[in-house]
Amino acid sequence: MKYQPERVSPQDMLKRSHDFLEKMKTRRSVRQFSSDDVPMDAVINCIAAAGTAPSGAHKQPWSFCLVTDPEIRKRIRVAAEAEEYKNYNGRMSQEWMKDLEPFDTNEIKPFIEDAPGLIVVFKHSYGTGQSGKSQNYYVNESVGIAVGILLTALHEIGLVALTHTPSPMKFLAEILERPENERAYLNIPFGFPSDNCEVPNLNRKDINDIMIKYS
Ligand code: IYR
Repeated sequence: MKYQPERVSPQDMLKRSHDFLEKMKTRRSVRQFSSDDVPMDAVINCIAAAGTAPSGAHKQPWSFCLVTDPEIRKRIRVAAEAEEYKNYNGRMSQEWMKDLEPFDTNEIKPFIEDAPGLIVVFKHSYGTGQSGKSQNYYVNESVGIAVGILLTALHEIGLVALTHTPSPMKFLAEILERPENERAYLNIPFGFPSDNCEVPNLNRKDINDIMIKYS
């Protein structure tokens, strides 16, 4: 099938890339959410955008659980906090705990209930169909790219999010009753920031520290 996307002029490319970069620089991971409702149809469009990601052999090995039910979110919070309690009280190394100090994190995870919703992302370790198990390829890479698009889309519509990594995450598949081939990948609370929301004062690496040119 023929494919001819718009050809952008070099000047427009520079302008668009600059504008996009400036916009992306304002994205931050947020841990304090307002409970204000968000337009869920807009969030669903962001999930659909994530579903446009490239994937190994186009297997699209992902599911996005959009969880707004307060009872389910409460169960997720209780289970996440039980695991995190063990992480913060012995499972994480001293170096890890020290690295997390600027983020002021601990085992208490109010954002799971405060945010108006969660997108719990699952990767499909293998496919399931009428003919039984099938292979998926580059599953972590594929789902990682999809999540990148999801976070970009949420930022684009003015929402904030957190890539929450409760560990281990098995409880998410149990609570959300996912099939055996699905493994929890990330929990993404989203919404608006609370009025008193704060984020750490972080620096991003300079372009010359992340890019190595071979010309
Ligand atoms: N999963 C824990 C710990 C944690 C780990 C990293 I790496 C972070 O960037 C942030 C937190 C938690 O969610 O608190």
